[in-house]
Amino acid sequence: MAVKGSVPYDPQNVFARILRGELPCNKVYENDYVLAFHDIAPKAPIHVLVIPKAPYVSFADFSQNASEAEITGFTRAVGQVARILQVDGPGYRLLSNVGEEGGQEVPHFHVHIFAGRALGPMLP
Ligand code: D5M
Repeated sequence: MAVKGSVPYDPQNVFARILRGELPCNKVYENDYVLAFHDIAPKAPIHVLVIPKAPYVSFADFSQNASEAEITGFTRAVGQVARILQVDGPGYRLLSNVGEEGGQEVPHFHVHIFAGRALGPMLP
C-alpha cells in the first residue's frame, strides 16, 4: 500500500469502495481524474462531493503529492461540476475538511460543494 504523507491510505474507506464499484453512489459527473456524487447526508439543498480517482488521503496529501495534471484536472472538474449543477449564478461554497481537527471523516480527499440556499457567513 502506498504511503503518501503522514497517514497511510486506507483502501477500505467508503470512497475507495465507491470508486471500485463496491458501493453505489448518485453520480453527478465523472472523468479520468474525478468522480462527483451527491452526499448521502446532505447539509444543504445541493451537497455534492468531488473526489480524485487516485488515492490521496486529504488535501494535505493531494496538494503535496499529486501531479500538475491531477491538480489541474481536479480543479477544473470542480468548476465543471458547479456548472452542471447550475449553481454558478446564485453561488456556492467549497469546503475540504483535513484531518482529525479539521473534522474529516472519510480519509479520501474530497471537496464538498454546498448550494441551493443562502449559506450565510462562513463558519470557523
Ligand atoms: O465528509 C464526509 C462526507 O461523506 C459526509 O458529508 C458524508 C459523506 N458520505 C459518507 N458515506 C457516503 C456515501 N456512501 N455516499 C455519499 N456520501 C457519503 P468529511 O469531510 O470527511 O467529514
